[in-house]
Amino acid sequence: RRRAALLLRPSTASLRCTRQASSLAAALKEHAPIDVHPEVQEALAHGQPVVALETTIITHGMPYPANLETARSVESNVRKVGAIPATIGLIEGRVKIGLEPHELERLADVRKNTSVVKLSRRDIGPAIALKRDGGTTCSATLIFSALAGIKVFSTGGLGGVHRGAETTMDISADLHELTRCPVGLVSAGVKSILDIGRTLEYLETLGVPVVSYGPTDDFPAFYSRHSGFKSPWRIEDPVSAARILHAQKQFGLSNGALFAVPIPEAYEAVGQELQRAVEQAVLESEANGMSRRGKEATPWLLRRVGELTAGKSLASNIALIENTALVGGQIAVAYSQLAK
Ligand code: PSU
Ligand code: MN
Repeated sequence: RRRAALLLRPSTASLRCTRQASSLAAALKEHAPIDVHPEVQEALAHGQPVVALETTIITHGMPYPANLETARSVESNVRKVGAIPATIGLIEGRVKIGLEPHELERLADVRKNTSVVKLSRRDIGPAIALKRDGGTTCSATLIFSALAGIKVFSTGGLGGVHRGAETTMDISADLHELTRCPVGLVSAGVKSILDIGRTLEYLETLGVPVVSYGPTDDFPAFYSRHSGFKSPWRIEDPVSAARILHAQKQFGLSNGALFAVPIPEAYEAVGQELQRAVEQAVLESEANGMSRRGKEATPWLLRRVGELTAGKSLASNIALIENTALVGGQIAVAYSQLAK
């Protein structure tokens, strides 16, 4: 509480981000269990670039120790381009905006820490009340980013409409969250296990801009640079991304934006092969009932694709996340310059 109280002091820096500080201030007034890392707090108070990072990919998306190494390299990529990383997670029922190294290790070491939960919006209240550890999905990470006033969030793949959702109704809470949080989410598209066409339709209905970031307007499919679908918008540089976020802020729009960054070229060939494993894993999940097991579906599919490809999916997964971290950092830097 002491740390965040600093934000409330009326300095020129805190006046500049009064609106951001106010929702955090309101939470703190309620004694909400939230700790903003001093480095992140300092950056936010001075309008410096910050990039949020999620933790479900660490706790439920990748095996140990690759998950921990990736979490560290992603943070270091954000720093390389001049921004401050804020990895978000839940430790014993306290929301952490920026994890200490030992906290990151604690969440990542899924051999020891077996009860860490996957946190979507619906899980936040219960997990805090029961003092659990948790990895935040895109939805929960968007919520805490918006609360703290962080404008950019980098990850691997956004959740979306699952295949067969017309019967299972499995649609990730990530999509709705993008209507409530004015944050730019940078990802390599949506997970390839999804129904990409329906996910894009749903985002259109929700009013969330989908923007390809790169040389074509192809909407990327995580492991591959192409999904067969097009994005309605395309940009090629961080300043354009920052301008989109800025325009939405000027008009008080509550929604964020999805910036879809294709996986680096070098991984395109293996991407085709991975996609075949994805198709097989999805069929298996329909046959064995995993596709009807709610939040367990995604982690099961990712693990199965890893098995089927002898770990090749992991290398691609790491490469694409490291890449979105760089782009997210650049967008955050551009935004901080616009907002000055
Ligand atoms: N994509 C991945 N690995 C992951 C996820 C996405 O390659 O671990 C996680 C993200 O945190 C995303 C979540 O927000 O899965 C979506 O889960 P669900 O489909 O259950 O909403
Ligand atoms: Mn789901």
